[in-house]
Amino acid sequence: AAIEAELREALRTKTGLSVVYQPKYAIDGVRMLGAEALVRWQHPERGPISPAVFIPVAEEANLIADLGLWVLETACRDAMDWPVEHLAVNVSPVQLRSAGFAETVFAALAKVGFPASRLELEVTETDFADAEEIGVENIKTLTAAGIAIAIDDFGTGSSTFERLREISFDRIKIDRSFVKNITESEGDAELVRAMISMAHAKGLKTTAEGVETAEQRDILRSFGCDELQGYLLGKPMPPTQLIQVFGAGL
Ligand code: G
Ligand code: G
Ligand code: NA
Ligand code: MN
Repeated sequence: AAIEAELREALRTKTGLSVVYQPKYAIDGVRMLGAEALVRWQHPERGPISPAVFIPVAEEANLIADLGLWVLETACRDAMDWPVEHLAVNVSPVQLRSAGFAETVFAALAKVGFPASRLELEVTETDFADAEEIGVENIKTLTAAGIAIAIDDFGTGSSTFERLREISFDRIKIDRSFVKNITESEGDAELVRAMISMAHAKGLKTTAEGVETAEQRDILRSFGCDELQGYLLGKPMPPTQLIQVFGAGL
């Protein structure tokens, strides 16, 4: 398809691709703990194309390894001197399942000089439904080197507790569909409270995604959630803009 050829060309020439960063805050809503890297593609004619559209194309066309590596290196370079604990980078299940993925990450960190202890990789919960052996191996190798693993969109996937028991991870990111209903639905609020207490019992950190209102923030705070992310606190932004946010907070 045209979009596939155009994405390949964009990757080859590194034009039209960029990385934006969404801040992640401590529960006080004041201290920035980290930032999540999100890739963007500005198509020459069609304008911005969502990663929800082009990431699947990249996965199908065998371009995801190159694209993912470019995002990782760009993000590590950008975040090198940021006064935050961690940089979060999304990883496709296709990357995670490929042999040698962990070593590719180590090589990128070494190339840029970014410490493994400050990197967090976000993997979507659906990935674990059919986690093949190699995905588990990569996760073990990555965590052994001090890289943190976060389970993205937690609560929406089809992973079983048994599957979750097979891998070691550090954080759950509670999907924004739960956060959205937290003020209206007592059932959803109870689910979120249960997710947080279960995570804490397992020694895991919790991030709430898609926090848009002060009411949602206050409930999450009362539940002891560790980290907040969402439009209330900050939208995804270019690195130049994120640096101004630090400036204001320092
Ligand atoms: O940023 P936005 O809401 O448009 O992202 C849409 C989807 O694309 C989200 O599920 C997000 O996790 C995913 N996404 C954004 N950037 C990346 C990336 O660099 N790699 C991968 N694998 N997914 C990404
Ligand atoms: O699947 P993932 O959680 O990685 O998706 C991240 C995307 O979610 C970001 O690209 C961003 O555009 C979107 N997002 C982040 N915060 C909010 C929010 O508060 N509300 C909504 N509706 N979307 C958000
Ligand atoms: Na994510
Ligand atoms: Mn998410």
